[in-house]
Amino acid sequence: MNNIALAHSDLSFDVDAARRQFPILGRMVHGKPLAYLDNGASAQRPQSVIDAVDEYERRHHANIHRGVHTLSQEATALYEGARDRLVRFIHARSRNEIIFVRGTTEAINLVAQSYARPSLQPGDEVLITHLEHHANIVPWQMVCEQTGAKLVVAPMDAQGEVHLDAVVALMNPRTKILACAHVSNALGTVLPVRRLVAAAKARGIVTLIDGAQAISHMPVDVQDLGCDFYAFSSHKMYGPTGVGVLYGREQLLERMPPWQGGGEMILAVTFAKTTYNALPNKFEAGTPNISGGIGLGAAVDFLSGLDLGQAHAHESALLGHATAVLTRIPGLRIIGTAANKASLVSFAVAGVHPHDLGTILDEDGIAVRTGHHCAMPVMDFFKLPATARASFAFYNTFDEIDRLGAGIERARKLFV
Ligand code: 7TS
Repeated sequence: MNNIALAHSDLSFDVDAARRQFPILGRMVHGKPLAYLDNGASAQRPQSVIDAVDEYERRHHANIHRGVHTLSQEATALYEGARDRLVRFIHARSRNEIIFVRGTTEAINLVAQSYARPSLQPGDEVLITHLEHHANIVPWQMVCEQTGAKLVVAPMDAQGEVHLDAVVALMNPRTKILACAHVSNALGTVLPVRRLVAAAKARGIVTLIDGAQAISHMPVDVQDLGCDFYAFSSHKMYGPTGVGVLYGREQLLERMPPWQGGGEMILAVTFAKTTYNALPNKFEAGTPNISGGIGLGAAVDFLSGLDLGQAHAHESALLGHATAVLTRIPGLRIIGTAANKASLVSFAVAGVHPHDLGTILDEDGIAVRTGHHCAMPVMDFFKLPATARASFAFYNTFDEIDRLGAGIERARKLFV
C-alpha cells in the first residue's frame, strides 16, 4: 500500500465487500485481473440487479398495465415499484414526475421536442455550456433549427470550469431554457448547478440538468436543486442499459403535449379524437423496457443499502490518488483540472496516441475509454483529437490506479 492509500485507510468503506457484489470484477482479461476504469461510459451491475432481472424473466414476465392475469399484475407491481423507489431516491414530489425513458439521451430529446419545440419563438435563446456531451447539444440544435431559436454557449476556462458569472452574463429576456451538465463526462468538472438554477429561475428561465455523470457520484435532490428537468441513465448507476429517467416538475409536464403516440399513453381513441392518459403514462407510449425498469429499481435498492457518504468519499480518495500518480508521469497532461471534480481523469500523453494507449492498457487488463467522449467541442477547446479517460466507481482500488500508472509508463517506453 502506498502513502496516499494509507492516508485514506481510516475511511471505513469496505471496498472488498463492495467488489464481491459485482461478479464481473472477478474476471480476467488477457490473463490479468480486470481493472474496470470505464465507469463513466457504463458502470457494472451488482448481483442483486442481475438477480432482480433474472427473477423477473423466470417468474413474472408479462406486459404491464393491461392484464388482469397474475403475471401482468406482478410485472406491473414490480415496474411501478421501481418508479416509487426513484421518487424517493431523487426526492421528487410524486410518481407523476418520474418518466421512464431509454436513457439520458431520450430524456433530453423529449424535453427538446415536447417542451421546447411548442414554446420557442424565433429569436428566443437556448443556453448551454461548452462542456456538454453531444446528447445535451444536438437535441437543442435540432429544436433551434425547427423553431428559429438560437443556441448560445457559455464559455469554460482552461481548467474546464464553467463559472456562474459567465453563464449569468449570457442570460437575457430572450433566454428561455438553460440546459447544462451536472458533471462533465469528458473533464469531470462539477458545475455549480444549484446556483445556476437559482439564477435562471429568478429570470423565468426553464432549466434542464443532464445528470448522467452525477447520479452515481453525489446525492441528487431535485427539489433542493430546484431544476425543472433532470435526466439520467440507469446503466451509469449500476442498473441495466436501455432505461433511464426524465424527472420533470409536474406543473410543466402537465402542460406539455405527449412526445410519442401509441398504446399506454391514451385514455380513449376514436378516429376523430384521442384523449391522452394522465402522467406519467402520457409520456410512455408503447411497451416499455420492463426488465430494465425493474433492474433499475434493484439498482436504487442497492445504492440505498450502501453508505453513500463513505462510497463517495472513497471515490474522492481514488481521484486524489489517480491525480497524484498521473501527475508524476513525464509528458502526461491532465485535461480538466477544476477545483471541484467527480471521480474521473482525462489525460493526454505526449507521443502516445490515446487509442494506442487504450490498447496497451487493455493488454494489462485495464479498461479505460479513449476518444472524444461525445464531447467534440471540449476536444476542440483543448486542441486535442482525443483523450484517455479513467473513470472510477466506489468498487475501484488504489492498486488498480497504480496498475494504470504502470501501464501508461509501459506505453511510453514503447512509443516515446
Ligand atoms: N450526458 C452525459 C454527461 C453523458 O456522460 C452521457 C453518456 C450522456 C449524456 C448520454 O447518456 P446515454 O445513457 O443516453 O448514452 N456518456 C458516455 C461517456 O462518457 N462514455 O460513454 C457514454
